[in-house]
Amino acid sequence: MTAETMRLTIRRPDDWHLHLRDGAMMAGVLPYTARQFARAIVMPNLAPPVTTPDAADAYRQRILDALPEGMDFTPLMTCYLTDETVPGQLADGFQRGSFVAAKLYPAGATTNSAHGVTDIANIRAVLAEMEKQGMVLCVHGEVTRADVDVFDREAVFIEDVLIPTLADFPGLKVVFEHITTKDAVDFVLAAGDNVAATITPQHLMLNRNALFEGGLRPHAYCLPVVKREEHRRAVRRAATGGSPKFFLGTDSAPHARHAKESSCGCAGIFNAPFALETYATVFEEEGVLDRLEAFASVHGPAFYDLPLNEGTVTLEKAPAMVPDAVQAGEETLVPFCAGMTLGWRLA
Ligand code: OTD
Ligand code: ZN
Ligand code: ZN
Repeated sequence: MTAETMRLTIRRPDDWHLHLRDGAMMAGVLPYTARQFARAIVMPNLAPPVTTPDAADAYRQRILDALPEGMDFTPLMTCYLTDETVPGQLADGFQRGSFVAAKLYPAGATTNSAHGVTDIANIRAVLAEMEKQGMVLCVHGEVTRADVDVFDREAVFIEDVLIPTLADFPGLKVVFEHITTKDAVDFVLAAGDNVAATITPQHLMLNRNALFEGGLRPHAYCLPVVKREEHRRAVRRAATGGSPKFFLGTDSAPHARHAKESSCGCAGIFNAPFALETYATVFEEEGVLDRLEAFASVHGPAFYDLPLNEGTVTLEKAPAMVPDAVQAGEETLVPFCAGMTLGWRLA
């Protein structure tokens, strides 16, 4: 027996769904992502949201300005769709490289989604243009009607919005973001090659019991909310099953600790610090570490028609202790898996 550490070297991965925020918070959280990921799809739900090519260019520049010396990271910008989005301006932004994709937030579905789309019928011309351009639509797939149970919002969105929209725009490239249910897995698998999905660490690791374990757990709260165990299992099978339709998207969404630990705590899980370590843990538990690279580094660029990254990252089978809290500027953030020891660490 040798005590040699087991190592796993994979092509450098990308994060296909990330909230970087802005200002001091962005500068504080960005290095956690850049140390692992070569690129990330940067979500546009700032206040005010990123709705124009010029706003996206300016935001990209702020991110690059905040990147520490010597770190190599490319932000891929997205346009926040509203009822007022002008198809021609969106297409121009796509063609000049200001946007890689556009994001559909149903109004009221998640953090800073108040300016989102109030009815999919309002963006038909936008979707027609995106289909023509081959521009990816990233979708927060939940209905927001008060009469729909919060745990059913994703399943209802498939029936009420996704199926009719894809019937009308059958060539539209859609990424169903942060899927949480068996319904979503089945839908994506049955859809055409133009439909894919991202999967977060928390939806692979938590079921809804985590929200109430020994008391109310604000750091397990995100949207879409974590679901029943049968759904977690379906999402795990999807992520680890090898289908190119599923790829890595952390949905890392930092909020200051005081904003989470509040009488009305913010939705969002800050999983960037140990993202790759958490995914590696899941793939190892499922006995398919050999599939981690495709999920993390190949399926995403293939769907987005972007080149694969050239570099590599190496994970070691060694304990990685997740701290109880980290600092970002003035703010204290509680990372996903705080206080736990993960079995993999980035070399
Ligand atoms: N979910 N929080 C946030 C976004 C995501 O729906 C999402 O993508 C956020 O804070 O921006 C969250 O719980
Ligand atoms: Zn979302
Ligand atoms: Zn998100």
